[in-house]
Amino acid sequence: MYIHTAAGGRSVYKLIFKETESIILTMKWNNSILTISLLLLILPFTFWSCLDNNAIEEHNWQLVWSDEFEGTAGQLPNPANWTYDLGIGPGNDGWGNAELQFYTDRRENASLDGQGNLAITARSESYSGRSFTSARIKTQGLFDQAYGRFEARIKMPTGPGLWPAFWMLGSNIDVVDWPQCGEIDIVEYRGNKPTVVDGSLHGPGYSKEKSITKNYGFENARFDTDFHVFAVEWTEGYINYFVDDVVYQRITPDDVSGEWVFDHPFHLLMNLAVGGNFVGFPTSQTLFPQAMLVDYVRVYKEVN
Ligand SMILES: [Ca+2]
Repeated sequence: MYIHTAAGGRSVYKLIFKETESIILTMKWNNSILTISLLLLILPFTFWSCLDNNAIEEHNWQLVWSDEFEGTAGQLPNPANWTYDLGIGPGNDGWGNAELQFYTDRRENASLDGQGNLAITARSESYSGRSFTSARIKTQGLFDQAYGRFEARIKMPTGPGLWPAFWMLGSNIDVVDWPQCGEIDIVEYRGNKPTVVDGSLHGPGYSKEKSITKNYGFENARFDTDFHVFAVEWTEGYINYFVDDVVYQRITPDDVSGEWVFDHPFHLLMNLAVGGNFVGFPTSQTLFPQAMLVDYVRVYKEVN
């Protein structure tokens, strides 16, 4: 069970702690011959507490980089801001995750929709030996930054086997390799679970299934029917994860089992994977094409 705690009229950040606990509820009932049946029900209970504004640090954020994706339909992502990862990964293994898509730099897979959004579109089509195409764009070599607020407003696709993400990699990845470079996953999402997203951190000794991760979910809303803002606020001492105006996870150096590798510049990535270890594979219920719509990406730096 996931609880969405809406903010009040002003911007109130709330840190939500969730622990799931199960109890066994034993129910008895009588009929005319006093038969007693026992029903075992496992009920998840979610407990949370909220910290008030005083517990979450205030920042004086100044916008330093953004792409609002304004332009005509079919226009490619601005090459001053974005470059591409192409193909099926350097190990020819679906980017280390058994993903099915071939990433291209065609407008069919990443272009403006003419309504202020970038559409990263996954298609079912035969292409270079694969059955799906999509796009993975990044700011590597064009923009990076250490610390700040990094946010995007995104409407997710829907359907089994779809795995969009907005994330960051340490820009020293060409020198020290992954996961020593560090990876901050601002949001990941599974198309078969349209009410839930994940925020994760990968580093040396805590990558892949050992990553530091937490999910956040809606009770009465979905990520594939409306736009939502996904963000991290990253400083020397912590990374806070946001969905809209709710802080649902805070990770500090004390929370990781290995070296804290988040004190150098990171660049941004956005992609829509099809299939893979994280999400499972498309089914007959997955209707193509499917797009991840991005209204904007904005990066802020703290000013004193
Ligand atoms: Ca926009």
